[in-house]
Amino acid sequence: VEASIPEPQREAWQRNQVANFANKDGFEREVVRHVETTLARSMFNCDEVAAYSATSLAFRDRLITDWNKTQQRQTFRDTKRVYYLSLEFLMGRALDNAMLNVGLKDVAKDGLNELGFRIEDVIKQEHDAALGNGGLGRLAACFLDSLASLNYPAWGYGLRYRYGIFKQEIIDGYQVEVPDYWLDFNPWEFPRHDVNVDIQFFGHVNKTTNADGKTVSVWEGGEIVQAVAYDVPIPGYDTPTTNNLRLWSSKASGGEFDFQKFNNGDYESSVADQQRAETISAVLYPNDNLERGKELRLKQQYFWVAASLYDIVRRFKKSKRAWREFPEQVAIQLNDTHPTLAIVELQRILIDVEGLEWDAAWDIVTNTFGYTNHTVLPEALEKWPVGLVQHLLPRHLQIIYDINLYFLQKIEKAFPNDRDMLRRVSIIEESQIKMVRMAFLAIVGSHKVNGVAELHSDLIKTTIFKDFVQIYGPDKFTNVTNGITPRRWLHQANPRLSELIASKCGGLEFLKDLTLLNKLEQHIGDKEFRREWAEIKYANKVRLAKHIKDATGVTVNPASLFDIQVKRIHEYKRQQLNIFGVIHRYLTLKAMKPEERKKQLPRVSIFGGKAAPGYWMAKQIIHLINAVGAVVNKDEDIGDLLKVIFLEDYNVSKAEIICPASDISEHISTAGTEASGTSNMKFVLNGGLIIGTCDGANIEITREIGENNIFLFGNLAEDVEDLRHAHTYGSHTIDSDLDKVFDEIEKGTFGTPHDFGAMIGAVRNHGDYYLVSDDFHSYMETHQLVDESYRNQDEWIAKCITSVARMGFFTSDRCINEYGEEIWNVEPLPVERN
Ligand code: GPU
Repeated sequence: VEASIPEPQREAWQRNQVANFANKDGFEREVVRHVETTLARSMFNCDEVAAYSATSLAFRDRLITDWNKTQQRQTFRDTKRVYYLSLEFLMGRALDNAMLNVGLKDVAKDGLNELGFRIEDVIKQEHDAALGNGGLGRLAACFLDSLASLNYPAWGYGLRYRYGIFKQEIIDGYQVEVPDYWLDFNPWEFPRHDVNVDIQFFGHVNKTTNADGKTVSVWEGGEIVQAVAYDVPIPGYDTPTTNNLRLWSSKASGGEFDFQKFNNGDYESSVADQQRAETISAVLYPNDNLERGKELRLKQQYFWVAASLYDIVRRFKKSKRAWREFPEQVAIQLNDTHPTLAIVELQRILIDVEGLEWDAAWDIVTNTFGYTNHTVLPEALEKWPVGLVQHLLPRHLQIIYDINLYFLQKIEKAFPNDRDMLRRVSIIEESQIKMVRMAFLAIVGSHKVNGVAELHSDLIKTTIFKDFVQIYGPDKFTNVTNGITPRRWLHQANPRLSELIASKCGGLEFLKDLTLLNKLEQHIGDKEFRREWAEIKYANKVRLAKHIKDATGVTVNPASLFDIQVKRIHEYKRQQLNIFGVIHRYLTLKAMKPEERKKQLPRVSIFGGKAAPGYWMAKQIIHLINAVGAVVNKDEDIGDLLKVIFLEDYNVSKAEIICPASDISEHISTAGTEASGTSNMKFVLNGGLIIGTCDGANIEITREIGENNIFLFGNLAEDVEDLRHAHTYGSHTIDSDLDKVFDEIEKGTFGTPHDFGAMIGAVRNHGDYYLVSDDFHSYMETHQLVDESYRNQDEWIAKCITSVARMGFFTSDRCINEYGEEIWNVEPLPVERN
C-alpha cells in the first residue's frame, strides 16, 4: 500500500496517518470538532440537525480513510473489477447503516447521549437518498452493500439527480407530487471537480483516411456537456472494504458561463446554456416498469454511460495491458437495458479512438458485458426511434446498424430460408417509425443474460427472447434469483429481532452467512423464545401504529392483524384486487348481526406506494383506497374490526418501519408479471407471513420455507394466456362477490361513483387483462384461511419462526457470489481488519 509514496517521505506520512476514532471519547471529540469548525456552530447552538450533520461527518471521515485504503489496495493488486451500471440507486439513509456496518453504533449512541441527544432522533434527521423508483433501484443498493461486505473490487456508476423520486402527498384522497430536493446538505458525497469528462451530443460523422490509408469515422460538431464525478463511499459490513459509488452530475462545459457569449453581452443565453446542460442530471424519471421514449431520458442514458466508460477505460489504460486483456480486468453489468448504449460506446472507443479492428473490438465488448432483464411487460421494454438516435448520436447509430448487419448475416447462415426470423430478431424494428430494440442490442452485445427469479428467467427464454435461445443456445441465458441485504433489512430495521436471533444462532455471524438462520428451527419448541418473538412483533406493530397515528390521525389497535401491501402502484401488482377484497370484507361485516361481528378478527389493511405521475389508473386506485378508508374508518358498527390506511410517501426509511410490523403482507401480482419482487423477502425475513400468487420469487420462497407457511392463491402463469383469450373472445362472467363490490361502489357508498368507473370498467368491460375477477374468489377464500390461522397464535408464531429459519437463500450476498462466479468471473479481495 505504501508503494506509491517515495521512500524518503514515507516515514513522515506513516507517522501522521489519520487515526480513526474507536471509542466514545474519540467519537465525541470528532463530533464537537465538526460542530465547531466544519459547521461553524457552537455547542450552545447545536440542534438535532447539527448533531446529525456532525455525526455523519465523523463517520464519513472514518469511511473515507477505509475508502482510500481500499482503492489503493485494489489498484496495487490490479485484480479484475466489477462495474455495476444502474440509472437507479435507491440507497435510503446512510448514517444508521454506516454506524452498524463499521460496528460503532453503540459508541455513537453513548457519545450522542452524553452530548445531549438520542441517537434515534439524530438518525431521523437524514433525508433519504431516493435516486430510484422501486425494486430495481433498491436491488442495486442491496448489491452495493453485498459487494462491499464480501470484499469484491466493485464500483457502482449512476446519475446524481438533483431531484430524486418525488415526494408523495395525499390531499383529499388524491396523490399530489412534490419535488424532492435532497442535496441541500449531503455529507455522504465527495465532489471530485478534478474528475470530469466532456460528453458530446448531436453533430455529424465524417469519413477520412488516416496515415495508414485506412478509412476512419470522425464524430464532429454538436455540443459538449461536462460530467463531474461525485463519489459516495459504500462501507461493507464488518470489513474495512469501502467501495465507491460514482454518480455523474452534468454542467456546462467550459465552466460557469460561455465567456464568449458573456463578453458579447449575451448574458441570458449563456445562463440558458448552463441551465440546459444542468437539466441532464436534474431529475429522475418517475416511471416504474414503463418506458416513455423522451429525448432527455436518452440524453441521460448516453451522458452517464459515456462518462462511466471513459472512466473505466482510463483506469484500465493505466495498467498498460493489451486491449485483449480488457475483459479479464473489467466486468460491466447492465442493470436492465437503460445502460445498453455502453455496448455501442465501448465499440466506438475501441474502433474509432483506439484503432482496433471491428472483430477484435467486438470480441472484447461481448466478453465484457452482462445484461440483467427485470421485466417481461411489453410497455417496459425500451425502444428508441431511429431518427432520435440518429439526431443525438449519429456515430452510434452507424455502429448499431453495423452490429445488426453482422448479427443478421450470421442468422441468415445459421437459419437459411427463415426470413421471418430475421425480421423478428433484428435490432431494428421495421415499423412505421423504425425503432432500436434495446433489449435485443443488450443480448447481442453481452456474454450472459439473466432474469431475476426462476419463473422469470424461464419466461424470458420461452417468450420475449425465445429466438435468441435458438440462436445462441441455452447457456447464454441464466437465472440469478434476487436477494436483499440482511444488514439493512433485518439488523438495522429490526434490531430487537436481530438480537434475539443472534442469541440463538451463535451471535451476529448470521448477518454474513444467512444460512445460519436455520439454527432457529431447533428452538421453535422453546416457549420463552416464542413469547419473546411475539413480543418483538407486537412492539414493532406498536411502533407502526404510532407512525400511522402521526401520519393519518387514525388510531389502529396493534392487537389487530396487520395486513400490508407496500410497493409501486401498478395494475399488474393488483392493489385494486386488494381494495376490492377490503370492500368485500366491509360488506360482509356490515351484514352481520352484532353478536356475530364480535367474533370476527380485527384487521388493519395498510397500503403504501407511489403512482407514476402520468399513470392515471394507478392514481384512481390510490383514490379508491383513500375513499374506502374515509368511510370504513369512521363507521361505528365496524370500529376496530377493520381499518383502512394509506401511508403517504412510501420510501426506504418508511419501509424500515413497515416491514418489521406485518402479520401478513400481499404479493398478489397477476401470475407471470412480477419478475421477482423483493419486498416479499423483506417481510418474511422480519417474521411476517405472506399471501401471494405463484409469481416471481414467491415460488422460490415457497420452495424454501414450505407450502404450509405461505398463503398461495390464484391462477398460474401457464393459464393466463388462455384466460385472457377467453375474456376477449368468449363470454366473460364476473365473479358474483366482486360484482356486489362493484354495485356498492356504484351506489356511491365511497363517494362519487363516476371516479371509479374506469377501474370497474377495466374488469367488467375491457377484458380484465390482469385477471382480477378470475382470482377474486380464490383470494377471498385464502384470506379466510389467514384469519383462521391467525387465531391460533402459537401455531402462527411457529410458522413465522420456521419461515425466517429457512430464508437464508434470499440474502443478496448469495446473489453477488452467483454473479461473481457465473457471470463476472471475479473473486473477492479479502482484507484483515487493522
Ligand atoms: N423493476 Br423493468 C422495477 O422496479 N422497475 C422497473 O422499471 C423494472 C423492474 C423490478 C421488478 O418489477 C421486480 O419484480 C424485481 O424484483 C425488481 O425489479 C428487481 O429485479
